[in-house]
Amino acid sequence: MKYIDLRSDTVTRPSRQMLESMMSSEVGDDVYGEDPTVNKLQVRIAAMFGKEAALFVPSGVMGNEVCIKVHTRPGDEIIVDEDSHISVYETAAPSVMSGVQMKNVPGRGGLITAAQIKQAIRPKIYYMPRTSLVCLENTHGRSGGTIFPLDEMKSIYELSREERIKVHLDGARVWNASVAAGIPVREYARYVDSLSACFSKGLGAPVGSIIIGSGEFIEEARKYRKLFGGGMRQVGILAAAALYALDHNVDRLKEDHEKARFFAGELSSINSLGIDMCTVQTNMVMVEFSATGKSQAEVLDLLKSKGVLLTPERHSSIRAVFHLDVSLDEVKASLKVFHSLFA
Ligand code: TLP
Repeated sequence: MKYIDLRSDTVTRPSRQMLESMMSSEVGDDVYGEDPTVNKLQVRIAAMFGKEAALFVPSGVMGNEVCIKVHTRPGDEIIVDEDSHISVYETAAPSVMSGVQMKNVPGRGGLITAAQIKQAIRPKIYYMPRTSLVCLENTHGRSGGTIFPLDEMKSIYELSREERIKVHLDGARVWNASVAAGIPVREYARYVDSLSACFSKGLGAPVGSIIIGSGEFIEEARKYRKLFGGGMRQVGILAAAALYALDHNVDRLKEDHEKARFFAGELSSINSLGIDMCTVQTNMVMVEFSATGKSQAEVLDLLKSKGVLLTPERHSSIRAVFHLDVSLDEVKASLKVFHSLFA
């Protein structure tokens, strides 16, 4: 059966044109810093985000974890939103790789405020952990792809300067935020010390993420990328996919956002399903199903039996993600399945 795969925007496959640009890319050994396509990508991204330097890494998790490693010392504490990818989906890597503990702050719709962060910063007493970093996420995955407001990022950044702590942004889907909010990515980058961004989500590249920061920061990051096993050799073939994605797949993200809004609007006519339209800001839709009386596994299995794949989210919700490998016709077909099962 050919499934309509709404599990994630990570499931996209490289297009023929993307593969062609990968095949014709010039490559070299990137551990020696000699891959011209990787170097081109890094220079282009640094300029796009208004920072000094950038570093290509294999995955979003590695991007976040290398940044946390550079910003902290073992025994430190980092402030995260309790529903952040870093806290929930990175296998406790900050504790394992950096020896830090996470202070989980309850966010609302992915937003943690400067006021909450101020409360969470530890007093500077020798027997307390040192707060060294706050991590934000934009868009926020577990809240359904919500956009982190720029003015709150600015307030958090100002607080961080007073408190002498660093700010990292998990910007796995920062281009979705940028396209939906009409805010250039460099504006988001202004209020953080480092960020990670992914080419392998909505941009449709098969592999690859990037971390961005000052020149000094990226030099340190290069050391830890190697230590974490992320030094790659003729990796220009993947950087070429990322360059292709930047040229062709950024503006079109708005099509994914339109598909998500259309899907959510149509689904909200089904009484047994709950959709919070306020959270449908980019390419994701969270569907609350408790009124169906079915378990999460039952709901997902039923949908799968009719050819539609979604992912489990919190206890009574499932997630649909819209991306460049799902057409409007497939969105309509998936809506028919939802109607046949739950209306
Ligand atoms: N997110 C995946 C799952 O891990 C949940 C998805 O399908 O959404 N930051 C954010 C905000 C992410 O959503 C993800 C992946 C990552 C980091 C990690 O990226 P990868 O998978 O490349 O390590």
